[in-house]
Amino acid sequence: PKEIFLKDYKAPDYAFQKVDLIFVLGEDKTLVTSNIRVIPNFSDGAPLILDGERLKLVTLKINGLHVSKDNYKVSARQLHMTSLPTGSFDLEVVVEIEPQNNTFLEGLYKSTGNFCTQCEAEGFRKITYFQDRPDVMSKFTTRIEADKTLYPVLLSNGNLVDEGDLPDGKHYAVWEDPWTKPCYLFALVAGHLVSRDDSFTTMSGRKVALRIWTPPQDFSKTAHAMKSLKLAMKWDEEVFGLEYDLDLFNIVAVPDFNMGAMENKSLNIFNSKLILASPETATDVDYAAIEGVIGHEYFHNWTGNRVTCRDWFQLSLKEGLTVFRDQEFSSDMGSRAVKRIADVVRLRTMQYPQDGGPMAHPVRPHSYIKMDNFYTVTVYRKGAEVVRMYQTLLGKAGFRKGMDLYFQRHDGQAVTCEEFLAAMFDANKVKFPTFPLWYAQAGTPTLTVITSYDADAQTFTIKCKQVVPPTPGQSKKEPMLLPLAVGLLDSHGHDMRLTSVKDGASLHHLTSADGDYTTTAVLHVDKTEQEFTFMNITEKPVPSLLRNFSAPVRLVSDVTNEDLYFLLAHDSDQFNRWEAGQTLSRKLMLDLISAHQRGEKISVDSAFIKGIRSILLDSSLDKDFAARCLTLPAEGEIADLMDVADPDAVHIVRRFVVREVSACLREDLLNTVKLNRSSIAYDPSHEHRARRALKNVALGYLASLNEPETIDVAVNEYKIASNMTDQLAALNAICQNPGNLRSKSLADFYEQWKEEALVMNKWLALQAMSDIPGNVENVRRLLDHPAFDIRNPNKVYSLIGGFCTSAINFHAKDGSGYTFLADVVLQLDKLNPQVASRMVSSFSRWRRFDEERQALAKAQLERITSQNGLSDNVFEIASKSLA
Ligand code: B3K
Ligand code: ZN
Repeated sequence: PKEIFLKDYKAPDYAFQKVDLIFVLGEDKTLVTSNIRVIPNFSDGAPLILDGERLKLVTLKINGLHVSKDNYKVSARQLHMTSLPTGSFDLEVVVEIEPQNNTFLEGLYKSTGNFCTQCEAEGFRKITYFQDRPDVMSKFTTRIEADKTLYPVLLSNGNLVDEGDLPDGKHYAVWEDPWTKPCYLFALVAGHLVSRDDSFTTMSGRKVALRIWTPPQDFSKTAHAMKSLKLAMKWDEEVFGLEYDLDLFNIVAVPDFNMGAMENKSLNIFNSKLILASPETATDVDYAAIEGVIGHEYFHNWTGNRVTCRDWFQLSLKEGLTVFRDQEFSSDMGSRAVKRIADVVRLRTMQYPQDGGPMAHPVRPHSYIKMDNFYTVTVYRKGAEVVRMYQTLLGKAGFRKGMDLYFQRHDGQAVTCEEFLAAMFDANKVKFPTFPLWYAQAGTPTLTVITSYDADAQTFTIKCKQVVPPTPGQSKKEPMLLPLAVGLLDSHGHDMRLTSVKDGASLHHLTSADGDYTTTAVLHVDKTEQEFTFMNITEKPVPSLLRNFSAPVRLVSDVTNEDLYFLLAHDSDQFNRWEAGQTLSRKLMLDLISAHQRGEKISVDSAFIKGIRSILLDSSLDKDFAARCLTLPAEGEIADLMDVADPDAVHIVRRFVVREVSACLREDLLNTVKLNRSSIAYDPSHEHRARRALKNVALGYLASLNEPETIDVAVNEYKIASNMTDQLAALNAICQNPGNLRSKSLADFYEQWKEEALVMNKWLALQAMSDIPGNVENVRRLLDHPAFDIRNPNKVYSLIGGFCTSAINFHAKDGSGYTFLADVVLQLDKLNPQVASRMVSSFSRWRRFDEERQALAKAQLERITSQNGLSDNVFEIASKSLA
């Protein structure tokens, strides 16, 4: 396989001014005709090289005449044309494809009988020959012909300009998209679908028709998605001044989809699980995810579609920015602190391991074999943190100025990350020379902070040291700008006024945006070692460091446990309140793990239990926030902090802490369940979601005790549950403990929900993720269960992906988990390389474990890479993991 490098970028030789597509959709074959107005970008008569895979070329014409066989060559991946006319010309290409046999789910394929497309990143080349790259932007028209009974609804991008009947029970529709776009934003849908219709009036008074399409039986489950869409449209106008630019916005939900959703111009296509919701079948987490992803895809209309990427290395230009935008949207719709906590947890548990492993890559990668492998947590989520840092450095108003300038300069263009950075800095007349390194250097920086108070001088000094660790291909790293947000608490737990800070020789006066004093200072840490001194600090403060997680770093500090309990109780920065609790939990668990490994008896100290209890009983707290504070760091996060990951020890210790907390706080937890039980009717408001979250965390603790009384509570909650949030949480609580009750409850749930595919995915995932001993065999058996289907990505993510999150079973000492995953990856690779490649990624951290496990995992990785006919997708991940 060929590796592609950012440094080799070359502008395309030809522009495609206009593209007219005709699709004749059929059961055995589909005919695709494209008419392209081709304009040379340079005058050197370069060959025209079109990408194309799995296509059967039928005819090829230039200016209406068949192209002679001597003047073109077709290979497995390209159509290579020479002896072209000078100047512009019309190219006509006709190809035949078989969407009904497309199990890769990219290009044009069928899902439950309907036609749909997925083109990003390089799927359009599976539809027709094209310069399949984002810097080729064209105006598209699309004519679709299909059987009218089977496919009554025909959709593509833009506006419907014509439709009508054809002979033999067929009909047609013609769509015209007035906006130029790269082919990865092309979309087509044909099928038996119904729509929920609504409308939105934009800030300039234009009425936009909104339609969400689903199979008829799902119509009742699209109300929440529609509500979310309208909220997102309004939010983008209010916060960024961005208005929708067409009179129609379509969303289609399909059950078979490789990722979450796709932002095709005016025709978003979504994985059903991110559209369909009813209280009975979807959890509060699902509701929030739907709102967030509807927002995300809608926001792409400006950040991604109107301004797109020059090449795929720039992916974070649109994804990091759009994730940041959807995070802010969700924060404004719900609780800002809780959203920030959830996002940081995801970053820590998913991105940090990637950044510390063999697949570590910068937010803007330098090379790739398969672009699909780079739709990563690094590009998306670390990318969003980079965007957030601009806002932390420039302030909200400064960030908005930068966004305005970005659109003013680049609307309609395909650009790079430099151009975004330049707009941000130019609009604010600043230069931060080490900030661009965030795009180029991989690895999570470690920021070590040592503090000291000088009572005589009334100064408080913060000494910083940053280390960016080496990563594959990057042994040496430069220090980069880390915005470090700091607050200082006085002995009452109040924020001190921060008036000035010395950075080396220069003194900075600190004021808030409105010119008043500030209580949070953003220090610019941009050297390997650096010292900041706060002046006029009248008593020894407790520092609150990295407020709101102002930079994606690993913070190591000399803050004591006593200080952490103080911060947990008092910090005005809600994120850091939670973080203080997490830091305490991490320290506690790591200490207990060492003790356990030394064979000592372990115990949880009473200060920790007291801290947890004070959160549980603090009625002034947002209950969702309290629920987060009561949730201990996941096993994976703890294992990630060890020199050699020991999944068994981590599991034993975490479980021990959970049981100790439960035993000590039994009555308080029982009360929490009682007091926060849902009223009979489901209420989606924040207040009620928060009550459910707190109740269900308490329920999980209680069930861990595996005592008749606490189990009865969980069984009762299961029985009276009026919604999926409560029902699933109760089932989860019960299923912690192996035995008859567990099997009976799982069977009961199955009987109730077997007709609901999305609920069945939860049932699969719950079993797959289970910590019960020897679960590999259960999961293997589930492969043959009617609720599973290896061709449906959601089911694979639930069962196989779910299994890999259970450290003790996936990393079972006998290697059975590794063999299982390799078996599945090899089977899956033939059907759907993108999904197979996501699954094989679970192997990538194999070097973190003990030698026996390393040997077992390595053997399976080698078994995979030695397979004939392996996809480039899986090859890239597996071989880089072994390197
Ligand atoms: N842009 C798409 C992702 C496409 C993934 C292709 N393998 C969804 C999103 O991030 O909005
Ligand atoms: Zn996106």
